[in-house]
Amino acid sequence: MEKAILVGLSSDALPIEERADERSLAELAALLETAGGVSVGTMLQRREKPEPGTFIGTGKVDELRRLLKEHECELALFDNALSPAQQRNLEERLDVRVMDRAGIILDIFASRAHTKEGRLQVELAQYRYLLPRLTGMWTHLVRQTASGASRIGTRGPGETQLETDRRHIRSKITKLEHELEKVRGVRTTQRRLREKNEKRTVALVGYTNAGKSSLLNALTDAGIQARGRLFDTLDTTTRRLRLPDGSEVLLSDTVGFIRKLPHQLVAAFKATLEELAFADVVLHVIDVANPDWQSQSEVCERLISELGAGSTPRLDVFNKCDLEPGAAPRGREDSVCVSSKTGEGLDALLSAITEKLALSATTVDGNIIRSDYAGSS
Ligand SMILES: Nc1nc2c(ncn2[C@@H]2O[C@H](COP(=O)(O)OP(=O)(O)OP(=O)(O)O)[C@@H](O)[C@H]2O)c(=O)[nH]1
Ligand SMILES: [Mg+2]
Repeated sequence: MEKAILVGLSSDALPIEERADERSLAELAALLETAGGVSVGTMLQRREKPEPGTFIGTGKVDELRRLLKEHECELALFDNALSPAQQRNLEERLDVRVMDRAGIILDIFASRAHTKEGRLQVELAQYRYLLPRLTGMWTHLVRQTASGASRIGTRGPGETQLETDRRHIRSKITKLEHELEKVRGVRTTQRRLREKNEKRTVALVGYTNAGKSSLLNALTDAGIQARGRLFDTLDTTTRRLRLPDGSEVLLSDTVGFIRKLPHQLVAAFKATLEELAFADVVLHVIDVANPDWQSQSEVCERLISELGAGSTPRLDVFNKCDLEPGAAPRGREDSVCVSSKTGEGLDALLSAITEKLALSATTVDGNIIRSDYAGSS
């Protein structure tokens, strides 16, 4: 197991969701464990603003260096996003590999992607993440002198190599984008077919590990493995679900959310997450057994809006009620308490879904307006 020290910075100069604290560091430790590493120490710095060159203060860099040596670590894992230059400077000074949260999430996604589309999406996100970092790998060699000329010994092959590598990665990105388009073409066709059959869709969303896959299993015998690992599900699974009024809908499970989800991943997974934007009802699954469920659900709310489902009819599903019976707010509108494990509350959930669907059907009064096929039939 690869040993690492976790590092976080809390600073008023950073946007709230970018700041590190004990909770986000605990989550980072879980991410590291998921990626196959182990945390042997943490360091949380509070500072007015990040140090431009090294992100944390120079004194902290020295302290971190000593700590890494002492524990014989090969990795310093930062909870915050580092710029390519900061990452490089830190690697030079610490003499170990430096990663940030986005880097480790990408790594986990890469090990989890199984379908063609999933793999292409992760690869695309990885190359987009790598491109500016690649530039950084050479710039410390080709730094210019005061007069603006290149340093002796850095002209020529270094820069040429960099250009070649960059070009290589850019063409790789273009190729992946094309391949993805092809795979997605199939998916759009499938959705059109589905709509021809007039099946309505319900999408499960929520923080990673909230129990989305377990809920899909409990409702439809989908037989998806729920292993309790972070980002266990990366691909969309859709199953038929029969509602109490006898109608049938499609229920789909997809990739979970997390704080500071790398923007390259959100962009690359947009198509997978598109299911969400086209859903008739969104089920937001919340793990009430997690003491942090409130802020987790805020993170999800933001992403739901960002992904274009902010105004879709929604139900908050407080899951894992068997573990924390008192934790979920009872009697709140548009919410249901369930346990995917014991089956408690599932009937109430099905009724609530039926009601929501009936409501949205009467609102549009027979003229079902859904943006993706309006005008195309
Ligand atoms: N006690 C209890 N455990 C649950 C319940 N629902 C899910 N779990 C457990 O929670 C863990 C995560 O469940 P998943 O269904 O994999 O969660 P997910 O939201 O699909 O997670 P990702 O795919 O990683 O985003 C598993 O270990 C489940 O067994 C529940 O109602 N009660
Ligand atoms: Mg899952």
